[in-house]
Amino acid sequence: MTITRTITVRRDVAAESKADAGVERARLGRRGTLVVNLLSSPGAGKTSLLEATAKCLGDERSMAVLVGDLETDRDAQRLSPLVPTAQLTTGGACHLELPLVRRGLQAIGDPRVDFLFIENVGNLVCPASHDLGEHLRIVLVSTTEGDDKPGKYPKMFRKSDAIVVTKLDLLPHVPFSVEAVVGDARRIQPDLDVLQACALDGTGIRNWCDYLISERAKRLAEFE
Ligand SMILES: Nc1nc2c(ncn2[C@@H]2O[C@H](COP(=O)(O)OP(=O)(O)OP(=O)(O)O)[C@@H](O)[C@H]2O)c(=O)[nH]1
Ligand SMILES: [Mg+2]
Repeated sequence: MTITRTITVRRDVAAESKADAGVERARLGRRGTLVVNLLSSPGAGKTSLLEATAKCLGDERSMAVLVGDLETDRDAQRLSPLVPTAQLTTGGACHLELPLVRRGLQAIGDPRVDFLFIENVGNLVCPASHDLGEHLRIVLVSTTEGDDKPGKYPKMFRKSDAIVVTKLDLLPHVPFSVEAVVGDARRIQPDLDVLQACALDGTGIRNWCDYLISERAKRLAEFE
């Protein structure tokens, strides 16, 4: 005879994940690693910005990258000649979650670096809902994707600390207003910092790196 019992488990999974992310944030913060979660729609220029960042920060600061994609290790192949990199392949999932990030970190030996960048899966929707233990959340908006995106994907912008307008070199060729995109984004999150960059010719990259260095000093102070 088969006896079936139903057990009701009441767990707030979201609260548990948030607490878990807080533990990781504190652990990495105490050792001096600023965790930066980079988000954007597909192809906005996350990997290109990281390539330019690695070249710009060079010997000045240490960094490692965890790069998320549904399939392939193409982004890791681009970045690994420059910095320690692990590709996180989600196998179809549209965003990264903390357990996969932790596995990636272990895969590169959990290095003591100044900056740990997490390139999220290209998507302006689901990644906004997942805390990866980051100290700084950056959303990229490229000049080729239209200046109307913040209002259409508000959660992504509400939960970010800064936007980086990318592909500045294409500004003369596309109908895109930096002023309009910043206005739209700041209606959602008035405290958003704004940076502009072109990863191909290096415009704005030094300023972006200085921003990272100053945010690291500011945001890690609470963990000292
Ligand atoms: N013109 C121009 N093209 C750029 C710039 N940055 C990146 N690109 C190009 O945009 C395309 C996508 O860049 P990636 O850096 O791969 O974008 P991504 O956000 O990492 O893409 P996913 O990881 O697939 O979401 C590539 O062909 C880059 O060469 C830029 O500043 N100017
Ligand atoms: Mg990429």
